[in-house]
Amino acid sequence: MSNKKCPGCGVILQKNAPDQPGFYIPPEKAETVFCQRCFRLRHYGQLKKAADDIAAIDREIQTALKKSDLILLVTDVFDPEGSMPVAWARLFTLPVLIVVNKADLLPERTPWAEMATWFQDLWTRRFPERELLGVKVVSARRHEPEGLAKLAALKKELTGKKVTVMGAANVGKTSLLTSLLAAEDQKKAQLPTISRFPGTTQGTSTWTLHSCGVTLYDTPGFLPGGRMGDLLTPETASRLLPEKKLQVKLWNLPPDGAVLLGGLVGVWNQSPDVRTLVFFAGEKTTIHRSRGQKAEALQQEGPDWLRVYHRQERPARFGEKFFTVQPGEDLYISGCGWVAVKREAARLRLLVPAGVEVGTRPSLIGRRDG
Ligand SMILES: Nc1nc2c(ncn2[C@@H]2O[C@H](COP(=O)(O)OP(=O)(O)OP(=O)(O)O)[C@@H](O)[C@H]2O)c(=O)[nH]1
Ligand SMILES: [Mg+2]
Repeated sequence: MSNKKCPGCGVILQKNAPDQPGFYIPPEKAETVFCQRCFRLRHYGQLKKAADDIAAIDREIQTALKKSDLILLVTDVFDPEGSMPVAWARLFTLPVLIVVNKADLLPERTPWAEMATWFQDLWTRRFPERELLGVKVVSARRHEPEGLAKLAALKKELTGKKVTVMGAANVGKTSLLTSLLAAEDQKKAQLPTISRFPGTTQGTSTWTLHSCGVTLYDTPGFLPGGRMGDLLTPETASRLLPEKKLQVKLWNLPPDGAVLLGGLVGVWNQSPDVRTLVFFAGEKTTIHRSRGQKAEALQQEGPDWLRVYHRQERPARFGEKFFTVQPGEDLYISGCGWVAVKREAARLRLLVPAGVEVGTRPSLIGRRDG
């Protein structure tokens, strides 16, 4: 059996079993061969099956780590906690350089440097024992105006190193790699597969930045399990993420006022007075203001106009949680968005699918006017 890998997703190619990973149809003339799954993703934007074999993903990462000098931990600015699950401490056996990706999603006035400090603090809270080399804030998708200089600085930092590129599914590991390869004269048709679905990369693939002697191992992404998208189909998971800009809505919410996010999350103001709350979510998530019992019914029913998911995907169990959130803090719902509290502390009731990580944190954006 050949061990030739698909250049799109790193899976070992095979031509005998159409239903198994790596199946490809040999082309008539010599050209770059992708597996059928990558072919469909690249040409039609369809995903048959996401990579979800956790043991296999773990093995791929461990093998890459053994050959590497450092870890490039790619994180998503939209979901810091989902990008850095505490359970990954065991994988950080090498020094880690964090890349905060998708900085283009931030509101225009947010300085990227603020994100570096914020993510460094989260790292210190979660992995105090592990070595952090630094934090770089980039956009793998939008290169101007700040992006190109940031990517060049990142390349310089990696000079001469062997690097495991790792992180949760869909944070943009392969996109970052592709941006780094772009200046290397790499033929476009041979670049790895990127898609809006989590679970695109299936095996490790090795790439070289000849200009600075860097070897990069692009690994399949983990599904951390605590992100909203991890409970839903890859199609819905991709719709929860912002594509071009974060959706931001500010409301002065009266007592018992509620805000519903995509039929998945409900937030009720249980403070004695009006509270100023700012909601952040992906562009496709409906953010709907309602009240008391009516909000309760909408949350339970998940009507079509509110729902971001297919009816049959509705999570089986929802949990009720209560938080007192201070001004300058966020209540985050991993993989779905967050609520920032302004001016006065708010007592909030939250309804959320069981298993999704939620909690409070220092505000990610606009802390100074908290
Ligand atoms: N807005 C924005 N989207 C990005 C950026 N980088 C990646 N994306 C999008 O994020 C999605 C996932 O990108 P991939 O590069 O396939 O992510 P990955 O981490 O390799 O995913 P897996 O292979 O599934 O682990 C795609 O829709 C990308 O276009 C970015 O800097 N900004
Ligand atoms: Mg990938």
